[in-house]
Amino acid sequence: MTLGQKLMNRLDAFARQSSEDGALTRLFLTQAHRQAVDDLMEQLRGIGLSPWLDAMGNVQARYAGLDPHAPTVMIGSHIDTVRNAGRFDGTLGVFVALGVIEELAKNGNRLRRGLDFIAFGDEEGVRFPTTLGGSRALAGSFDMATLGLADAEGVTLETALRAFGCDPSGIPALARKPGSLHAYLEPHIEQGPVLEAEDLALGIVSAINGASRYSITLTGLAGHAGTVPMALRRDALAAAAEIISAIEARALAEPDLVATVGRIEALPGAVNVIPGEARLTLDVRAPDDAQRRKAAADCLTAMTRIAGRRGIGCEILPSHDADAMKCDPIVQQALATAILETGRGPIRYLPSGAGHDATAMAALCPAGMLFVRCKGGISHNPLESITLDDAEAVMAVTIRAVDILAA
Ligand code: HGY
Ligand code: MN
Ligand code: MN
Repeated sequence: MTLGQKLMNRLDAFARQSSEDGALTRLFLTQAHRQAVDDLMEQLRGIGLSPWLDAMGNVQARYAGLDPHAPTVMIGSHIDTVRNAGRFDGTLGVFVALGVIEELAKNGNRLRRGLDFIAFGDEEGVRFPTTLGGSRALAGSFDMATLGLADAEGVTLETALRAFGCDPSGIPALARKPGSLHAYLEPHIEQGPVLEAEDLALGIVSAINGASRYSITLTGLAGHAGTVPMALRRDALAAAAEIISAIEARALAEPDLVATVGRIEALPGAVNVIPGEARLTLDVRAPDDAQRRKAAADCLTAMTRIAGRRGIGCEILPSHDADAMKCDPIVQQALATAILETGRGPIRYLPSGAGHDATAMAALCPAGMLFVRCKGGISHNPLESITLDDAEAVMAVTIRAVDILAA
């Protein structure tokens, strides 16, 4: 069986680790995540590694190198997903990493540098109003105050970690010593249309856009849908509708800027009750940090102005803020050499509109990403897919790039 076929088979099988029948939803520290961790650790043992679950819910393993003192090369990605996800976002990089190490281990080959396998548990930040917890823990930038953040059911991150079998007091010790990692390499689907449009299987990520996220609560007055005249209403959902249109207009005003209200909840949610409360999220991204900050500020200003005019309370809680990150030139060069030496050229550099754990890891060590074309550029959607040929390509190039980085 080819390496690409093995990769595709593993991804198909792993997609069964979900909290929903017929859809892939694997949120951080849920039962589905636990099953995925157990499944993955079994597979890692199967290739001769001794994996462990760390205090932040990441799965780690090490394939020792010839030089025990040499800084290691880390490869992997995340295994948490969004709701009703595709089976390639994150998981592709995790199983490419497993496949690379399997190839070395089965022939007893050792590189000078050790290889650190990583499967981060919380890249998406869907369950808790925070994100990149796993990679921030390794990079030493995890904010212990986020342990008090709660999910929609009121379960705090700390409680969920303990229920998962993790001891949060061990999180600070996860931070890798500066200099202990030579490089971090994350294979990932592009989640966009560029590679497919140019008929390219692979791309080298040049930079990752910055992102700002907020949780917003609009408070009006619930009332009888039949008796309260329109002019006397404090309808939180109608305010949200005007706010969402203002956000969209602001983002449309500039190229490369994107703003998304991904989630909205109207309470109490009855057909004949004027919504007294609306909860929504805002995600603003751009390649340039000043551009993003200005756009986010403008969105928040518009929000408070609209809410004020309508007599609606407006509480805004920032939940994530990551500056744009330039990928490391050494890692980019290793990927470029690997692409050319495996005959997978031409080389294409491109920025990532999506956020990744590499953003957090870049604070610790040289970090880079290898993108794989995905059909229609579709992601965060069960229609997410890659071809077998492209699976072969990402395996071949990552094996070669790891050889170069771990030499
Ligand atoms: O939201 C993102 O960009 C990533 O998929 N977590
Ligand atoms: Mn991802
Ligand atoms: Mn994602």
